[in-house]
Amino acid sequence: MRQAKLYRYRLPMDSGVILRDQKLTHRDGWIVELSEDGRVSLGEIAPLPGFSQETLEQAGVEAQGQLELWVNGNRIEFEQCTPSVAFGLSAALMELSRTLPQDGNYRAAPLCSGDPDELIPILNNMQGSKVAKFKVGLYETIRDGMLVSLFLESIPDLTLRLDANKAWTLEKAKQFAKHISPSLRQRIAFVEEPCQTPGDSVSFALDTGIAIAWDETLQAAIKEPNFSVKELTGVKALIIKPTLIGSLDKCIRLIEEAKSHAIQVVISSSLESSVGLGQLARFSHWQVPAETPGLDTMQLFGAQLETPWPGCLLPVERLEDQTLVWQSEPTSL
Ligand code: OSB
Ligand code: MG
Repeated sequence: MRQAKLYRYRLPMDSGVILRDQKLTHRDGWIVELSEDGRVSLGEIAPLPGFSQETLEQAGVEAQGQLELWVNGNRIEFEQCTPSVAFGLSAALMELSRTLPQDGNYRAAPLCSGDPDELIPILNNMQGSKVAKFKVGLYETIRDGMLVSLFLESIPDLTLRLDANKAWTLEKAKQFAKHISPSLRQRIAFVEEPCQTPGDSVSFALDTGIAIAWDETLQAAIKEPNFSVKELTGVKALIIKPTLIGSLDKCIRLIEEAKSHAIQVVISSSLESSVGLGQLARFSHWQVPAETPGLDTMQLFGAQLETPWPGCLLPVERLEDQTLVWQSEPTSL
């Protein structure tokens, strides 16, 4: 027997500078709950305002339509789903079939979005390879350059990931690089999206020797029919945010293709609740075990949902206290 439920959740959050123009004070999304033969699984569908093309309402209607197909014994048509719906439904199905392993990589790269001083004790307590992520391009290049140099100089085993979210012109990006001495540049794992155009970002990498990664550029490119990773040359890493890319199978195909071109992959958050974030930690551990994922976004929330993130002290809200919007009739399948 198959059954499906669709819950709508709302959790308090302060997205801070992570979303730049679009500060969120709460996070809204859908949780699907699938049941079959006494097993139950969850999946999260949470379009990210300002990033996803589908709205929350559209995603809910679409999810319900696909769930109706599924309870009646049909396949879910991931190719016809918007990315957030494909991600949530595929994660719930992989959970149900126990394809998604339990072990997760919860050692997310600490994300510094406010006071850099807060990062020092976190980094000092970090076990294993030390990697952190900074947002850059919000202030003057000299401030960013000094901050990055200061951290790299004072913590010799630290590697930094930087994210400019396309904030810089090529000129500005090169100015930033001037403030980082060449001997420190190799410890910048990459700068995500330094420039407004991909061409300028590639020029920046060639001119400065600082590696770059695609995030927004990948999200745009993958929407094209016949997309191939081959088109995304000149980068060290791809940032994969499944909520913005699509089903976990599609992400796996992308990871395989990236690997075949010796491109590193980092699984990253689109500000999912602890339900989706935990599945991303498990997906990352399964598919890219050697890579620290970009999942340090629980700290932006005021509460977790149903499945706690290991070590997180935020209160855990129950799924049953969220709004049950729709449920299927039990079927004999
Ligand atoms: O700019 O990469 C971004 C989260 C939501 C939307 C956009 C971004 C992010 C993150 C996630 O930065 C955290 C990470 O990648 O480490
Ligand atoms: Mg990014």
